[in-house]
Amino acid sequence: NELQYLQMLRTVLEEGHYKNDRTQTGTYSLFGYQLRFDLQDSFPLLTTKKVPLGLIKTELLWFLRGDSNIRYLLEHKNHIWDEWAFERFVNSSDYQGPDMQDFGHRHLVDPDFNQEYQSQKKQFCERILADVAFAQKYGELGNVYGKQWRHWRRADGQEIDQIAQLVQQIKTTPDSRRLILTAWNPAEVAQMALPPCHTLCQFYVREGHLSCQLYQRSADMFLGVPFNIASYALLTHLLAKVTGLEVGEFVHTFGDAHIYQNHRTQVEEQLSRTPTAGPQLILDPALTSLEDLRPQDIQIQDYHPQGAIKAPVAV
Ligand code: THF
Repeated sequence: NELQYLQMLRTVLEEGHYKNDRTQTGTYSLFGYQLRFDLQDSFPLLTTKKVPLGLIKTELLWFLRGDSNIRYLLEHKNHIWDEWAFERFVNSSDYQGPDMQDFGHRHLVDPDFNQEYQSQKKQFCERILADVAFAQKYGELGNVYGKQWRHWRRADGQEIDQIAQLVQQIKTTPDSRRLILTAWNPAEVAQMALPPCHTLCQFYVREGHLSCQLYQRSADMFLGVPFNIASYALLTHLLAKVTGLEVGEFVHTFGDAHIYQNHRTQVEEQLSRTPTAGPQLILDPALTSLEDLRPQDIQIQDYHPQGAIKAPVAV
């Protein structure tokens, strides 16, 4: 439940070791931790800050479509993956605008640069939406989650649809200890915009209840983790629905759990708040397959969060 998440935030802040990272932001970091959420109880969307479920839905539907191009996200006004596509564009020879080297760091410290950066990124997103050829070239993040989940390439050129196999296995061999969904493909990690943070998850069926455990190798505790908890809880609900099961538990296991140094005051603000009862998830009763899923098939009831807390995302 939410108190466990807040306790973990406090522990990482108080006991985390200061550690530099790829993005040069600086983090407080701990290695190895576990949270458990009873999905029967309520849907694990945090109440101590507003977490935008709309963005979580469209991101998960994007993965489930097998899509790895940000165009679908932009069509749904979801901008959480923009920076990673933009980075590829500005590092290409097709980019002719002002120098964007190291934008992840510079936009935080230089207001003039930030204005230019926001304007270039906006133009980039508009062009992805307007120009199909451009989108094909620069909207693509490489073989990230969607591709690995639905189109894992075998050495012989065939593809594996892990989601279809998983649904089949949960239905036919629910006691299996091999109900695995993996995004970590060692042969392709180098070509990805960002190697998968949610490396692997395992499903487990007992007495008609479906549980899920995620191994997350790298966890941005303040910005990413509230999304990640809700996203895998939603995936568990969807898989349970199409396999005729009830939901069980979501177990969240962490590798490098970190709080970015520039999220510190936001974390302290959140820790000063008291959680309230969580919401309920309502799936369209007619839902029988993951193939024709629409955002409006997924609704949330009785969600009464406290205000959003803004923080910069490290790129
Ligand atoms: N990189 C980093 N540094 N942190 C991450 O959490 C992260 N992700 C994905 C890929 N790389 C990452 C992207 N997921 C937000 C949330 C999730 C993201 C990226 C960004 C974010 O900014 N959330 C805001 C709201 C944004 C909005 O309203 O548009 C928030 O306040 O929650 C780990 O999955």
